[in-house]
Amino acid sequence: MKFSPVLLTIGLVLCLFSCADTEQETASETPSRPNILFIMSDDHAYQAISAYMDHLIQTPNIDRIAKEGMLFSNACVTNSICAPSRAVILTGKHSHLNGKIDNRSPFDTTQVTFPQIFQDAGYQTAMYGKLHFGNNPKGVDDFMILPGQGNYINPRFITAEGDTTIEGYVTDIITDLTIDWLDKKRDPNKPFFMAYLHKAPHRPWWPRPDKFKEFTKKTFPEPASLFDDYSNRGTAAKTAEMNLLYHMQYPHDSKIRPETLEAMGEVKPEVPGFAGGFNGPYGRTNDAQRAQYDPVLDSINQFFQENWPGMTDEEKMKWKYQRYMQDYLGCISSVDDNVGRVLDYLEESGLAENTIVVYTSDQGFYLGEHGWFDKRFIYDESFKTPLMVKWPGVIEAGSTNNEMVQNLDFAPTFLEAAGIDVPTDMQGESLMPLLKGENDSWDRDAVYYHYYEYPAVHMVKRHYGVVTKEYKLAHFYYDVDEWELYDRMKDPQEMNNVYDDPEYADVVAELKDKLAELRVKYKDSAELDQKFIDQYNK
Ligand code: SGN
Ligand code: CA
Repeated sequence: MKFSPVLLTIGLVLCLFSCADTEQETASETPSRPNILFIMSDDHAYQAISAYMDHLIQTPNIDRIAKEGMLFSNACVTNSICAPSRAVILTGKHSHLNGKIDNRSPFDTTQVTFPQIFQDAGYQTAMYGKLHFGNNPKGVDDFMILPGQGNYINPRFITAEGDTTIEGYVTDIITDLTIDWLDKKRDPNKPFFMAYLHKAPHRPWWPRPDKFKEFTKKTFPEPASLFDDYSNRGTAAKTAEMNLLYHMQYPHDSKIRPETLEAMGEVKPEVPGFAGGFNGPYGRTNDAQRAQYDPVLDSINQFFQENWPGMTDEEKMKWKYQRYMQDYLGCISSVDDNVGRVLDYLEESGLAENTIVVYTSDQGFYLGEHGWFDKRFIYDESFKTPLMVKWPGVIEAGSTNNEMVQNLDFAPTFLEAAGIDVPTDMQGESLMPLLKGENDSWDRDAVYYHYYEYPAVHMVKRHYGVVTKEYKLAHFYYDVDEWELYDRMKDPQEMNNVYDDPEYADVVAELKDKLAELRVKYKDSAELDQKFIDQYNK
């Protein structure tokens, strides 16, 4: 039998195609290592993410991550304050081991942080936005970070080549830098780890002018515990200085101009609530920005001047709460828009398919619950933090996980996801089983918490504690020696300390054992508590 040259050619072409197909299949069976986009905002409360709760704001873009991936309903931090949280994330170790116990103490830069391990494993790494400590992050090929807390308006950035100031609004700028890196500086031959770190919605909550205008027209529902009197709680809740009425500053936080106060005869920095601070962010505006902020500021100030003198304390509290929410949520609206821009970029560039996207905050935040702003406490709104992760093909879209996970677990998770060995001295657990829906292999029943920064701004006393899904036991120490127990099922708002209730005697005994066990497991101790007090008071 003879084959015509035409048939032979067709046969050869078909064979070539099928050979190519086989190669492609092999490649897709062993997918290349995933990229990781780690998005973290500063002080973003889960109460202000509509994937969790939608009574305050809609965040459709952040919610996309949950819709296409997994929402963690019980994610928490180990120490609810900014720089320590970041140090825990970077090292995979509790504060007492990584040494960055509070915002003041130095971070020991000789420690291994996980981006260094990614870099050594052949990942391209980058960091844009707020880090809060150090000016030369280790393990990142490219970075532009805000010095310290950074500024909302026309922010300055630290870069490897020196400082630079960029005109505009910080949330937009950090996003522009991130997208520009992905688009122009990314090496297509390497997987990447990118940390995209927002300053917003950190105090003093300066929204972009258009959001400022939009959000000052809105009214928000008040939390049930706005007028909490802290009865049935310990000394720490009563002495904390983060109450909206007493400790939130009219100029710095509610945006009352010094000139308004002068006209009212209220310029008394020594009077609680009237310290300066307005001109910090406002003073950075250029003429065009000022012209956009001014009409909104004028109307706030006019209302204040006309109405504040006749207001009762209750009315002042309510007014301050609305002003707070308008600004805080206005900042979040920009974060949401910008997260949307980055997600769109990942889709359009084809990167989304092999990129793990994580959204979290460095801790939670009080949005008027217990009458508070700020964080620090082991109580839920501060202790819990948003966490959602999407990973196409691995995480089931629209899934929810209720296990108790911590920011301590991030580094081991990212390393395992990238197929890199997790250093044995990291204290977190990889969340990979949970991400794959294998909850049965997860056996954590309690987490450990320890807060140190006291005496300091907001005056939240030092405390450590243990939290299970059902209970929370905390020990406040240093200038008090008090225990608190909350029944999380019966009292989710944590209004009643039941530590002395005889009905809970067994629970207390059990949790004290658990706490002691965790202190040993994580290598924390009374000696270390004392060492950090001595170091702080030096
Ligand atoms: C600043 C804020 C505080 C805040 C700390 C720590 N005051 O000092 O309200 O608790 O940062 O925040 S402000 O006058 O600067 O607004 S953290 O997120 O960086 O830990
Ligand atoms: Ca923070």
